[in-house]
Amino acid sequence: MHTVTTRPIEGQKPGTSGLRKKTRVFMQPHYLENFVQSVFDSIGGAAGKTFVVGGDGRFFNDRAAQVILRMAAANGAAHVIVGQGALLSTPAASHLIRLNKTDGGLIMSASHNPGGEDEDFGIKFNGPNGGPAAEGLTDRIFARTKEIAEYKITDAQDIDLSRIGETALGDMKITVVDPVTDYAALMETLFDFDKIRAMIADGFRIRFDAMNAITGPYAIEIIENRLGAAEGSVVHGTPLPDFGGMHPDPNPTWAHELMDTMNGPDAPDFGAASDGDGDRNMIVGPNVYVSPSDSLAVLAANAHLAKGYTEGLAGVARSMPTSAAADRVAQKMGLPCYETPTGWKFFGNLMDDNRVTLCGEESFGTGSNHVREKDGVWAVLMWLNILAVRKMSVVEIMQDHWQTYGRNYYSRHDYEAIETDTANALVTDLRAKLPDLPGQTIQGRTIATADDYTYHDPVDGSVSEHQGIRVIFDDAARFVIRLSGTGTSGATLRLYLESLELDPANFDRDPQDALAGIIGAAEEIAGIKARTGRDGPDVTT
Ligand code: VG1
Ligand code: CO
Repeated sequence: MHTVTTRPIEGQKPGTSGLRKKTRVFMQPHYLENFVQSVFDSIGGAAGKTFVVGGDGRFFNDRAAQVILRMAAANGAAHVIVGQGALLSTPAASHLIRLNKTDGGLIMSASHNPGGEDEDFGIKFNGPNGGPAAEGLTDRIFARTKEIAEYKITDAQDIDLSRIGETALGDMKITVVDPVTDYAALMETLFDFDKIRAMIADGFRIRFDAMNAITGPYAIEIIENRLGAAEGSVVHGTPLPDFGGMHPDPNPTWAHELMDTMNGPDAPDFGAASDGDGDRNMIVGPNVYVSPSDSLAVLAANAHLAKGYTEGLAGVARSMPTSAAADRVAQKMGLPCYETPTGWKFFGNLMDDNRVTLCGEESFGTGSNHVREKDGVWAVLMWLNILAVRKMSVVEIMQDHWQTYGRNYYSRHDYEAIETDTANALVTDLRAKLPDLPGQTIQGRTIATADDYTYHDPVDGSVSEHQGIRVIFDDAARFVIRLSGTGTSGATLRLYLESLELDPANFDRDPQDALAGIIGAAEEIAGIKARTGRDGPDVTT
């Protein structure tokens, strides 16, 4: 073991979900080491502790894992549980942290960002509850990166992570586990595999696009091997260091191959995709795309049909920019409903305190208290379970849902890689306008409230400010603007749009048309196109 002298490196501030940078930034001398040591220092040291380590298999995953193991050993950790090949999906890592009652875990991933030597890498720390470090801890980690003077690392050859079993590094025990086994077992406790298997045996066809990222092995084992879907139902099922050039972000833009299949002549009954680290999901039926906000609402309304949720839900939570479709379900079912800032770390307290069972975000994230991360494969299985019980198609489920609860038209417009100064100025100017907005009528709609969202955590009382600017109209339509906290170049501005439709005659509109008025109002107030010089968003979901 030796102690290496280092100096603080600028910019190691964790964002919405961990520290994400260009891979080459992470590969600079001391960069990864400084951050990992800062994590250990911020949790009272690693001595005697047990951690889970794994990642989504992107470029540098294997090297980073070896560094983390050597640093854990040098810092006195007792035991590390690591996925074979240093692979673990984010939800599987969360499960292993909980299952083995460990002190937390280090997850190597930049999630939905592209991978490769010239693309993105990331790392985040999850605590003993299996969830992403809360803001208090990420603030401490960042503060530590600004004063770090040394880190500890062991001199050793690489540990062979290709074989399942026990090994050691000095006094530290290392257990290499199959990344899928424990996770698949957990899924069997939550869902009626028999019913799904019967539906598939009856001819129900599935296409799961793993986008050459981490969910491939999970989906092949669960959907093909255990549920009996035809071989080849899982496509792009081998995790590759550069995701085969795919951008593993499961939305209609980046999962266009899946969209083409689902909108084509021989579409299967059900389509789904997941992201780089396996915590996101997109659900599609033949010629129908389920908006993630609607998906959360459908799951909330139907979860009791799956065996792990027969007792009903304690409550539901959604991130602020996510549509209020889930709120409408909660209201009808008499369930508590919570609104949190963007990022899964805010759901942890609510789940730990047993206030909510299901959580979701508009960004293709849904999950439950079975782990403390959003979970792509879980969402797919929940959908399959609901379809198997209700014996309806995806489009029938959606239509039935809107008939019952009304339809919250929803869309997100992303303006990517805009100049940071332009983005910041836009937000600052908009913030300054907020006090004058209520009462004004814009494009025929009157503004009811306008604010910069502040979250008060009901469990620990912590306060998170500046979590997104929201302008709400008196007919419940609204738009939200915030800057992304996961990008690695320039700024990404997200415009979230929503309007409520209660007239069944209007449930089949194209969301962009239904939202045209609110899109126009947002432009009039915030001037995104005018100020960025862009014609329109780069990605529309
Ligand atoms: C985005 C999403 C957010 C999600 C986060 C991490 O954050 O909007 O809802 O929790 O990514 O997801 P931002 O700050 O870029 O809007 V993942 O699958 O990238 O860990
Ligand atoms: Co992800």
